[in-house]
This record gives sequence, structure tokens and C-alpha cells, in this order.
Amino acid sequence: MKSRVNVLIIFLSILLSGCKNENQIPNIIIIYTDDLGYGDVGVYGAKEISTPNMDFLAKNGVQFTQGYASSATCTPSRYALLTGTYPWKEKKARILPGTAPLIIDTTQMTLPKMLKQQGYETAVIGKWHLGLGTGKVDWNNHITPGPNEVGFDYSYIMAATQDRVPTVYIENGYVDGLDTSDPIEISYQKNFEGQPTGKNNPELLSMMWHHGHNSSIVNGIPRIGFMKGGDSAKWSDIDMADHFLNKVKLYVKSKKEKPFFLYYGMQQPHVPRTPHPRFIGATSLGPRGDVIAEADWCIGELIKTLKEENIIENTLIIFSSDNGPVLNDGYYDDAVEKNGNHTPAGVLRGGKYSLFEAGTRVPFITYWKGKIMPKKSNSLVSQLDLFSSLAKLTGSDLRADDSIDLMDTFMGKSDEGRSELILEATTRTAFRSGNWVMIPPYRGPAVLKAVNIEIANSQKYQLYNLSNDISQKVNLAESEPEKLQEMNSRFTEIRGEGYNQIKKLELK
Ligand code: NG6
Ligand code: CA
Repeated sequence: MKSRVNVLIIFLSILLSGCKNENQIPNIIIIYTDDLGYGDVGVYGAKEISTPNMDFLAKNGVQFTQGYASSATCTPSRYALLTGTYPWKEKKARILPGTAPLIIDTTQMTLPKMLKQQGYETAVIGKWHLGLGTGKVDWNNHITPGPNEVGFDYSYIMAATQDRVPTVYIENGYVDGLDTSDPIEISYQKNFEGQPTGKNNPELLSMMWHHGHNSSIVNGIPRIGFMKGGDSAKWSDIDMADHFLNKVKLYVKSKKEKPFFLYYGMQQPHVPRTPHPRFIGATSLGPRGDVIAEADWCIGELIKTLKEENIIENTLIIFSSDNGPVLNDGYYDDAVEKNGNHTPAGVLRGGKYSLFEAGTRVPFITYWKGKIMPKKSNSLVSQLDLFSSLAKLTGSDLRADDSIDLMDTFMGKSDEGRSELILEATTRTAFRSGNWVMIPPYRGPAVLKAVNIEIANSQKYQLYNLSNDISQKVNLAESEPEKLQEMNSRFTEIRGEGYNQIKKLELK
């Protein structure tokens, strides 16, 4: 009898623990690459670069073919990801210098704050680029407000980009490894006396600048902005991937009690592209291809760690990119010369900075072992939607204004997608409705010369039907006046009058 009771108790407890797991909120990891294009990943068609780990996530998760970043540049996309708000609603959400103040209000609701309310521990490791402090930052003291004040319990970041000063890591508001007797000074206006620059001292460079990027030199690489001091804290570019990955591993390994949310902002394949020597030659494409291979390896290491820690089945991984691809973004690094047949944007038109599809349509994958059934999804989803979707997943009632709960779609259980989306590129906006995209007229060059990318400026309205013209080759604005009119009025309704500088143009 006694043994029967025991068996029953064991059975019941197994059942209960099973139920508990069922309802348990998962760890959430957002892996966010920097400038990775729609065509840079194997499952999205890349042939010259092999990305086995990104492909693994896609093949065993949901691979979105119509997943969008909220902007064609970094800061606005990251702002939208963390707030669930369209970046064109926040004027400060533009490419920021390393000295810019924090652009997220500390009273504003954010993704990590919402998840904290749901019992998560939260961390950001990697690229930040959302500003720090409130004005003039003293890099030698506590740098605040920053990620820790907008919802992250732990932060280990680079302030802006790999090509901008300060070229140091910042841990919870303090520069890592700083020797206070060699204080850091930063300026985006003028050089510090006696300091070499890319412009004046080409003999000191290991990487040549093409446009911009000719101020202070760190590790032989000329940067945007001027920096003096802080030598002991300066990062090693070739070790950056390993460095962030080690922080990620440590973080994941140290978390057991509470579920965690980790925002892993990888620096690749943004310039300067500095693969660790063991990845040099990993592809035939030079540094740009090699750092993508390196990023892919890092993702593999992260997956391995989750397996070793026995938490792979309780971790939702979301993989994406902050904007589309660019080859020459300011340095001579063979990205153009060695590109060969590779198409970083796949079949899409444009690239980083562009209002055409390649600016914002990016690799977008959700993976959760045992919970997400593999699927390729054509549903229209945006990174904006992660806020409300993850709120739904974790039982929060909060929703962000511009963010739609598409959790079932992210889980592969539904085909529901957005019916419309505002696209953004360098403060210009366009409108997607169903399979149609309308790009209003904008002044300025059609091609951004320095980077050789079509950014979609035109004196005329542009209208494309993506269902049979994914590469946006045929402008239907003239032949489909009703559609254009319909889209333009809806766009103006959402966006408000006066959104662009060319208001008076006729609709033809
Ligand atoms: C541009 C930089 C580019 C890159 C970009 C930001 C020049 C000439 N170009 O201003 O190299 O840093 O800003 O990229 O300085 S992003 O992915 O962070 O948005
Ligand atoms: Ca970027």
C-alpha cells in the first residue's frame, strides 16, 4: 500500500512539474547583428558565406521572409526594438555620435522594464548606440543614465559603434579597465593637441579610411571622433567578438534562479571589420565575409552553452539585424573588391540607408527548441512587434502603441501578420500596405555616392507591388493612381501632414 502511495506521489509530482514547465516563462535572447543583410545568411540564399548556426536556428525555428527592422540605420531600429515605438516619432532617434545623451527617457516603458515586471533578470551585452548620460559625459566616473536606467540589470556595452570613439567597454556605467591616472577625453568637434589622426598620419594606419573615419587612431584604425587617454581600457578590435561572447557565456552560466532576458548586440558586420585571425580567410569575401563567419561561430557557441547549461529548451531565441547591408561604409577593406557573386541584399533593392526593401527587410528568425515547430513564414512582422508579443508571452498586460502582439506568429502557430507598416530610412519614411509599398518624393540624391547604394529619393512618387516585383523594378505610381491615392491618404493619416519636404508635388 505504502509503495503504491509513493508511486502515486511520484507520478503526481512528475505531472505537476510537467505542468509547471508548461507555464514557465522562458529565457529570452535577442541576437541583434549590425548591418547584416537579407542575403548574407545561408537560408536566405547566401552561397559564398556559410552560416551553419544561423541556418540551424532558421531550419529549426520560424524563418521570416518578410521581417523588418524599424529603420535602415542602427539607432532608430534599436530605439524601436526596445520601446515598441516608431522611431520617426522620436526626433533624437538618428545615428548618434559617441557623446550623445541617452535618447530613451528613463521614465519611458521599455522591453527590459516590462520583462523585469514579469520577473526577469535583464542584460545587454554588445553594441548600445542609444546615447549615454544627459549632456557632457565624464567617461572617468559613473556614466549615467544609460542601459541600467532604462531596464537592464546588467550592461556590458560599447557606447556607440566600433568606428566611433570612445573605443572602450563600459560595464554598468564604468569604463572597464580604466586607469584613472590616464583619464579619457572625448570630443566630436576638435582634436586634442598632439594626438595623431587618420587624416594627418596615414603612416600610422593599418586600415585606410575611404570617407569619414579620419579622426583619432586606435589600434591602427582611424575612427569617427577624437579621443585622448584611457589607453589601458581601449578594446582590442580583433578580440571584440570573443570578448562579448565570453561576457554572454558568463552571464548565461550565472543565471539559474530567475528567467533572463539577454539583448546580445553583436558588432558584426559593421565597419571596421576586424575578424579575429582565426577567421581570416574563412570566406573568399575578405573581412566582411569573415566577420559574418565569426558572428555565426559566436552564435554556435551560445547555442552550445545553452545546451550545456540545460536551458536550451527553455530559451526563446530571436535573431535579426538592425538594418540592411553595405559594402563600403567608410574604409578600404576589400568588401567591394572581394564581394564576387555574393548579394548581401539578396533579391532586394537598395541597402543600408535605403527606403527600398533592402534597407529594412532583414533576416528574422525565432527559435525555441521543442516549442516552435519549424516553418518558413511570409507573414509581415516588424521588430516593433516584439514588445507587445513578448508582453503577451510573459503574461504582461502592457502593450506599446506601435507594437502588435504577433506572438502566435513568432511561435509559428499563426500566419497573422501586419496589414501595414511605416518604413524608415535616415528620417525619411515610406508606407507598406499589404504587398504594396509607396515611397513619397524626397529631395536629395537617388544614390548615396560614398556607399554606392540607391536610397530611393525621387522627385516622383514610387509605388511597387511586392507580390510580383520583390526587387522594386517597376514603378506603378502612374498606372495605378487609385492605389497610390489610397495609400497616400492612409500614410498621411498615420504619419501626419508635412512628413516630407516635397509636399506640393502632384500625384503623378
Ligand atoms: C555613418 C558612418 C558609417 C556608420 C554609420 C552608422 C561616416 C561617413 N559614415 O555616419 O560608417 O558608422 O554612420 O551605422 O561617418 S549604424 O549601423 O550604426 O547606423
Ligand atoms: Ca547597423
